[in-house]
This record gives sequence, C-alpha cells and structure tokens, in this order.
Amino acid sequence: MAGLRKILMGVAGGVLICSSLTGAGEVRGRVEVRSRTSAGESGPGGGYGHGGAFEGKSEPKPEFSEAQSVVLFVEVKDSLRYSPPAAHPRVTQRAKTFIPPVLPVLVGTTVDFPNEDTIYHNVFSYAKPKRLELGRYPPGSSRSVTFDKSGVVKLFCEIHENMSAYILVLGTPFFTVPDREGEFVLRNLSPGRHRIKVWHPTLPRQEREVFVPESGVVEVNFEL
Ligand SMILES: [Cu+2]
Repeated sequence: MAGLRKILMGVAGGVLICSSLTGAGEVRGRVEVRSRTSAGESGPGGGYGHGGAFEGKSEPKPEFSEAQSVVLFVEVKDSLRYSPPAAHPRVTQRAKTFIPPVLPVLVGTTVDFPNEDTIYHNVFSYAKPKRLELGRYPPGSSRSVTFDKSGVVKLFCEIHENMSAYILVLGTPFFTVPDREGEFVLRNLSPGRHRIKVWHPTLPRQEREVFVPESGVVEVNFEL
C-alpha cells in the first residue's frame, strides 16, 4: 500500500496516475501533445503530412503523429551494464522523409541508414555527440553509424532541406516512443522509485516520479 500512496502523491500538473495489478515492472500510459510545436521548424520527418511539393514518384509522405516524436525514458546509474542491441535500429530514407522522425538508442548502438527512396540523399549532422556525413549512396544501399556519446543528434539531408530527424542517444536501455495514438509502455523496470523523463525535440521536457510495485502496472499520462 505504501507503493500506491507514493503513486497517488505523484498526481500533479495534468498527470493522472493510477495503479492496477496485471503485469510486472511496467509503466503504461498515453502522451497527448496539445502544445503547438514551433512553426518555424519543419519538424522531424520534414513535417507532418503537409503534402508539400514532391517531385518524382508520387509516393505519399509517411505521416507521423506528434506523439511519435516523443521519447519516454528512465535513467539508470549503471549504464555500462547494458550492451547495445545486436540488431541495428534504422533511420530509413523514403519519400524524402526520415523514418522514424525520432529514434532513441542506447549509447554504443549502431544505426543503419538505408536509402529506400528512388533518389539520392546525403545525410549529415553537426551535432556535438556525433558529427556525420554519409555522402550520397544509391537507392537500395545503406550506411551505418555507431553513436558512442549521449545527446541529441539532429539529422539533415544536404540535398533536401526539409528533411530532418532526431536520434536521441541515451545512457539507458529503458526508453520508448508512443504509437500513433500516443500510447506507450516502458517495460522491464525494477520495482521501486523511477523518474520518467519525457523528451520532445521542441517542447519543454517533463519528468515525473513513479513508484513501480513488485508486480502490476503503473499508469501515467502526460500532456505536452
Ligand atoms: Cu534527401
């Protein structure tokens, strides 16, 4: 019961927290992005279905909801204990869009950048945690980059100025991106107190303390 009390104490600032007992070490919830994201930015992924001029094949631009640019994560003290995944996550270039618009990875992760478009791109970043310039490579081929420092890496395309995306390099393997509707699940958390941090490329960060019980699911909803 002490756990539940702590959970209820966390209710603040538009955050609804409750508890049920149907799992283990999970935090579930929903993220709603109600704030306007800055208009000057084309936004990750080169805009959300603005349907701008698009030469070449008329493949529709993939559309992502604002919630899909949110990353939720829980930091750990012993990040070196965790090894990056063997399977490389991807940032794909398709229809002049980076897919996904935001990719969280654990420090040390190698990310593949397949070109699945019908045209060339030239992916680059001047971000402090990782400067990169992939050069032009033809459709059907790929390049790989290992992200060995934590921080935000904003990706651009040298050829298409509307293309952008973010790789959020984290010192924790406990992260997730909500689905289109904003639903998220953070799994495998140890029982106890955790701070859930909520990141979006342009909106103010949020964080909230939750208490994960020995068994059960904690529900936390965020409004950005
Ligand atoms: Cu491009």
